[in-house]
Amino acid sequence: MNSSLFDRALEKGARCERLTREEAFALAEAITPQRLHRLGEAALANRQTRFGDKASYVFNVQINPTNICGSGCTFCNYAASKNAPHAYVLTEAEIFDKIDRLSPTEVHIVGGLNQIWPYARNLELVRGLRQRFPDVHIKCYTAVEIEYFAKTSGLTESTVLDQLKAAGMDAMPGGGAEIFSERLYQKHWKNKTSPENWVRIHQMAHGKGIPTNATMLFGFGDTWTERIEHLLILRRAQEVTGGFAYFIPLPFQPGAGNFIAKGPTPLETLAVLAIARLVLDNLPHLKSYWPMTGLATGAAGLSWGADDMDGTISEERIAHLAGAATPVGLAREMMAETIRMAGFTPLERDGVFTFQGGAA
Ligand code: V47
Ligand code: SF4
Repeated sequence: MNSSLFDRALEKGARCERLTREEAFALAEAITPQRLHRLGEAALANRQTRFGDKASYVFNVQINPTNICGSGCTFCNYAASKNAPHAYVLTEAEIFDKIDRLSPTEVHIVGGLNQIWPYARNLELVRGLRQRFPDVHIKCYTAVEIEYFAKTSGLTESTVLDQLKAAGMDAMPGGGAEIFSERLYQKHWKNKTSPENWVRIHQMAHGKGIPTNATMLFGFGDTWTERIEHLLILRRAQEVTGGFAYFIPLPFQPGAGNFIAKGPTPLETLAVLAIARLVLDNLPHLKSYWPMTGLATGAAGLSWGADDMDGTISEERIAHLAGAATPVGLAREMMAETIRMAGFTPLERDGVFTFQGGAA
């Protein structure tokens, strides 16, 4: 164990300074009880310099138009084949009705890869949402969907992004990145977007003025080296195009009959958040995504580097079909109260992180 490298990484990280590649890898040696506390402390100092005692959330709704998908990612409990008992397809009327009823600040749209909701229908959905709800922040479609829309419509990815932006897309979510490892890509999601293409499509979006998020799925057989490499790849990509707004680590949800019995422990999840905060010095925001971490760990994540808890997420399905034990949606007041109880000042934000005040 290289103590001096680890110590230097903590000191620099706590001051929000850039870590070298070696220092970043040294942080993974933090996974001992004594070192974990020091790691958390450095990440807390970093996030306090950036955000003080503030922690944000957004009043949002997830729309998953259908879960029909033939991609076969091994970790996914959300996807269904067409005739499976848990397959469902929403209509435009149901989606519009839901947004009308809930009046969220942000709509987060993602679905499976299928021809029931093909590209043209999704494009019309975004147009329809924008017409009906001019002020709603529309964060829609992962790089995986953009690649699939292009392949199945005969258009280029660039045209698909242009058309979606013109229709009303404000930002892209960070899903589908999984973990940037060729080894795991071949094993777990080889039928969809590769790590290189995921980064390329996000950078293309940045070039068009579309901000995007980035995720990392962890705890499904990945190593600490692969996790740190993922963070370094993102840091490099951000240097070039600068359009990543939020980083969201996603702890694996084992679900019924999945190939690994247990997801990461709460402490492992907190360590991932802390290391992400210290390594990603050029990525503004870090989300503690409570539907997957659990609410208590999600709230604790605010002391381990995170500054945002995503949102109220009425009717989230991806984590819940994989067995997540968290409630399906959290009321606005409960979100604010959770943040307060974790020792932070809650701030309701819009989709692009402009604080709205008021909720504190
Ligand atoms: O792309 C699938 C992951 C992602 C499982 O951008 C799983 O603001 C854990 O990307 N266990 C979708 N994860 C969720 C997502 C997201 C969530 C919240 C906010 C944002 C944002 C993005 O969920 C998928 C995949 O990587 N996933 N199955 C599972 N069993
Ligand atoms: Fe389909 Fe996405 Fe699930 Fe993969 S993770 S099977 S692409 S819905």
